[in-house]
Amino acid sequence: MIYADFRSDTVTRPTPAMREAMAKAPVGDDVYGDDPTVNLLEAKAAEMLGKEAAIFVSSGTMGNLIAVLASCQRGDEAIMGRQGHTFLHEAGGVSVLGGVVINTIPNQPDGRLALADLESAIRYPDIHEPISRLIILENTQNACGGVVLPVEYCEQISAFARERNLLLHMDGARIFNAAVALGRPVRELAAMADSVTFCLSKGLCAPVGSVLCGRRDFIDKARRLRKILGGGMRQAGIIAAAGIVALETMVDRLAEDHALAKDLAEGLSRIDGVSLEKNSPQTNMVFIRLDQRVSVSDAEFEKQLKERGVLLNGTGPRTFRLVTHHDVGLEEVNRCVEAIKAVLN
Ligand code: TLP
Repeated sequence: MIYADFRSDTVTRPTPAMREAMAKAPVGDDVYGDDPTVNLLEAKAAEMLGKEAAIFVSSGTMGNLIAVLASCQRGDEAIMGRQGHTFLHEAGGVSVLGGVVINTIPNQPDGRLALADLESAIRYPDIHEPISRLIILENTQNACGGVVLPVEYCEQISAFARERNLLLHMDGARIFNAAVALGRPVRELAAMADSVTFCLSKGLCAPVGSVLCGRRDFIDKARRLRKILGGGMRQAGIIAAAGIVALETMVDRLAEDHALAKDLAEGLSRIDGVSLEKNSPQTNMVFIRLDQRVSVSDAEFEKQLKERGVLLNGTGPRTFRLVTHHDVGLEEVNRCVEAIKAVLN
């Protein structure tokens, strides 16, 4: 069975150019700092994001975890949106491993955190309370619809954080999608944050890896934390090579994924019983809701679609997420729309 796989952009496979670069990559032992390909990727990433330094890590989860551990002490608090990935889907790692408390406030429908909510979440010195240390923003904001936080808004949050002596981390797993959607260089979206994680293995199609960027002393600290977490990799240039190809060749084409998401959304919105959710699509994510009068259960809906070669992800009762990416095109979009029509009729 050939699948039209809309579960996530994480399902993308490396391109032929990536496989070739991987085969030919000069490598060394990266724990000694000797891998020229990892060093090149880190330098390139830091330069693109406008940061002093960068570190290659195994996943977005590890990048966010290290960023929080490098920013906070045990008993410190990170304030973030209730729909943020670090709160929802990273297994509570910052609390499990770092003793860091997460304080969540609502995300507005457009993904933002309201300044008034941030203000009231901040703690002032009191021995009964954790210590507010960090704000985490996510761009694009996945669970709010893959929505884009505007640069000016992020600058506002950054100024707010600085005035209160807080750090700002940006989970930019899909920051290149945000940059492409806004038509702004990625460094403008990263400039206001103290640290930024971005993923190579999502829409950019590399097989493995994310990058954490920040000030040099912060990245030095991150290097030690990565080692503690068992994330010191040896001849990692083999996978970093694909990351370099991703940065050089796969960024601009994200616009194609965004255009395809619009086609998909249009097709889906015409199906009786389906409505679009969450301001989507602004980038490569389409969220849909099944009307209450649709009799098929959520599990049965996914199962019957799978039987027709279409994969998507449930995100809650009656809601589903479909993500466009390099490995799907118009043919898969049409197949998906037809399959959903068939299952609902
Ligand atoms: N997100 C995955 C799932 O975990 C939900 C997906 O399919 O979207 N930050 C954000 C905003 C993410 O969306 C993800 C992955 C991560 C961090 C974690 O990245 P990985 O999977 O590399 O640890």
